Amino acid sequence: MAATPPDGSLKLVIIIAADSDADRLMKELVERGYPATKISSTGGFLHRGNATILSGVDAGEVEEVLALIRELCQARTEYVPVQTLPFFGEGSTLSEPVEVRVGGAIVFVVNVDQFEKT
Ligand code: 2BA
Repeated sequence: MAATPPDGSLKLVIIIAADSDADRLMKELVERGYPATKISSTGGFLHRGNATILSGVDAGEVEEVLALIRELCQARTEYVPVQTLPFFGEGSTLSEPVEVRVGGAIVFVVNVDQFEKT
C-alpha cells in the first residue's frame, strides 16, 4: 500500500485496548499481514495505561480486523475502590467499590482521505 487507493477505500482502524490484550492483538494483526502501530496511551477516567493501535486497511478488510478485535479483546467488569479513582477518590464519602468495565476495546473506523508513503 504505497499510495491512496483510487476509489478512496482506505480506512483507518483506531483501537484502544487494555495493555494485556494489545500485544496479542498486534501479533495477530501483523501475522495476518495487516500493518499496525501501537502507541502507549492512558485512559482519562481510570488513569491506567492502555494501548492505542492504528491500522490502515482496505475497506474490505475491516470486518476481519473487527472480528479479531472481538475475539481477543473481551470486556469484563472489575470493582475498584472509589479512593483510587482520580476524580472521585479524594474526599469521597462513598465506601462501596465502583464497578468499571476493563478490557474490551473501543474502536473507531474512519475514512482516509489521503495516504502517502515517502
Ligand atoms: P478510561 O477513560 O480510563 O475508562 C475506563 C473505563 O471506565 C471505561 O471503559 C468505562 O467503563 C469507565 N468510565 C469511563 N468514564 C467514565 C465516567 N465518566 N463515569 C463512569 N465510568 C466511566 P471503556 O468505555 O471500555 O473505555 C476504555 C478506554 O477507552 C478509556 O479508558 C479511554 O482511554 C478510551 N475511550 C473510551 N471511550 C472513548 C472515546 N469516546 N474517545 C476516546 N477514547 C475513549
